[in-house]
Amino acid sequence: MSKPLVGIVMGSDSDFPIMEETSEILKQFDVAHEIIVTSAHRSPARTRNYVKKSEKTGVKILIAGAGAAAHLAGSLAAESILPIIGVPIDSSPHKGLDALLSTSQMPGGVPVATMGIGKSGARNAGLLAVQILALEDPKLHSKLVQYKKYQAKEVEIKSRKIQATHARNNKD
Ligand code: RP5
Repeated sequence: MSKPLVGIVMGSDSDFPIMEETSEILKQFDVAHEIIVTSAHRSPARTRNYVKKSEKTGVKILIAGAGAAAHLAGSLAAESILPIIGVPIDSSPHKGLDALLSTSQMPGGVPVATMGIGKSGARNAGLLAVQILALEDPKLHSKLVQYKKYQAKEVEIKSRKIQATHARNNKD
């Protein structure tokens, strides 16, 4: 197993169904990563220890998913100069808006690259990490080019299907 380049951190095991999307993207691009549950509020010492450890073991990017009063990404950013990507999770009665605001509204000087709420945000976090790593990795760069081409192709295929259905339903 190669050394993890990305650390996926989540505030609770209940965040995993969302953060699994990040892991799937990283797997798709063969980016070695690790996953850990630690909470900014419930286990602050564990969170701090993880950041310090990950810097030493060669992790280059941290992705934090948390819901509610989501301070996980911010607490990682407070302790590290690694790029931090935050994923707000819709686990509270406020449907993720609380997590979006707490993750994104960082004080000047402590950036967190905040994604959208939920699964698409988690996927984009994985992709953004791949894009950052691709700056120094030509193989990843060409995989990303292929990914974008495939994505565009999929839109065309979906459009053709919809157009065919529309034509069938509207012929007289
Ligand atoms: C947050 O509280 C976690 O990130 C999670 O989204 C939410 C609920 O956690 P559990 O009560 O399910 O552990 O800190």
